Amino acid sequence: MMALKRLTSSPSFPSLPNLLFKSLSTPRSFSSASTEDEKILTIETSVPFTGHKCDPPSRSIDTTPKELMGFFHDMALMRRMEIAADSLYKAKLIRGFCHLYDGQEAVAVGMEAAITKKDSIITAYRDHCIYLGRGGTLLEAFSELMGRRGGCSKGKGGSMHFYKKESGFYGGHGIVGAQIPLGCGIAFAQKYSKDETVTFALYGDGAANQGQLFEALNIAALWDLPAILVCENNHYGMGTAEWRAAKSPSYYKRGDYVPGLKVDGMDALAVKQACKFAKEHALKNGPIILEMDTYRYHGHSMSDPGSTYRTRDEISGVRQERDPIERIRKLILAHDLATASDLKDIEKEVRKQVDEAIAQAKESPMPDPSELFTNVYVKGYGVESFGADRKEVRAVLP
Ligand SMILES: Cc1ncc(C[n+]2csc(CCOP(=O)(O)OP(=O)(O)O)c2C)c(N)n1
Ligand SMILES: [Mg+2]
Repeated sequence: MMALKRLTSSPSFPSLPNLLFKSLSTPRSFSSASTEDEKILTIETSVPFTGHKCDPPSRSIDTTPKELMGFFHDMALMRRMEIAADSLYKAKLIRGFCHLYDGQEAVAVGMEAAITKKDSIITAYRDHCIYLGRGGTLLEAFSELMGRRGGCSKGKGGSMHFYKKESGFYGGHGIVGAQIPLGCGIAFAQKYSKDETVTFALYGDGAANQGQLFEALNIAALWDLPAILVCENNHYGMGTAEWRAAKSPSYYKRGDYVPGLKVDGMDALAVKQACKFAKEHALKNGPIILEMDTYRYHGHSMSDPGSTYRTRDEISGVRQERDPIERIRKLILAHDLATASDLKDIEKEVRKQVDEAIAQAKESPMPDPSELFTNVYVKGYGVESFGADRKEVRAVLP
């Protein structure tokens, strides 16, 4: 793991000497936090929650300066990582599929603020930032993206298959919706072992009409499994707008007999409140659906410019009105928790961390050809495999 210095101990933050905020790249430390950093601030969510078969939680949310600074830092880091991934893709250092998460960062950080690493998360292919939220490092992320041995899946998974099982992250799945029944299976194991943890199974609006979702939800509800189905509604499935694909795009209501909550997914505090509420609910009563109203700034994947099926005005309107990082920046400034220049310094430092991680990841070698089939097929059959010209790649399966 890369040793990265704590941003707040840097001399460039004279006004924040004791502010220990959560950082994705540095371990959390609570021992020397000042009472100022832990001071409770009560903030109202941008819009009320809307409930289906449940009383929604309060709009007033307790937070602290430390938490808000942590949100700012972590979302800035995620945003920068995705923008750098875009450049690496264009430079052909990342190949294959690549789906970016910029715009949706509040879902990843708000969810983490409500749960522990003993809880589980499973998602689709738009997984880079979820991985960082689970404690993955930039170095492992960029190494994986560039197919290097140092990656979190040893360079064999690429963009869509990030995993971190030791902190409850079960991937990274390319088949739309497939992670939903898998997530319910994890929730079954959690209930079976009575460990009082829950699983968050994330899926997009494009998966929300699939049959497997309803089949998994039926069993999860029947057996009161601690499964939280999180629909990240970014309003498009590839180039198809939700209104063209769904008779009822109120995804929080689509569980019928299963309660649901509609959440402003661009507001990290609202996401935190909703996930806390959902975890308590799921442990007592079984599944619940959270619909996160969010937006992706990039196209669906790197082959989609993202501007043929939606207008540039729509994208810039969301950036101006609802951007999750700008929302937290405004809150920090309004409560005098840091100055605008402190926040710019954090963004500069984040940029540096990303550049350093990329440089280091480039040093990591490609996986050995002998690794081509490990963790893919059952061992011991001695099957031989080769490339298209029967020479290029040759490996005997272990
Ligand atoms: C079963 C299946 N069908 C189709 C595809 C091709 N595909 C990949 S992503 C996608 C759209 C999914 O959109 P959504 O669920 O809204 O997620 P988002 O990309 O918006 O995060 C489709 C149709 C696939 N990967 N798997
Ligand atoms: Mg979508």
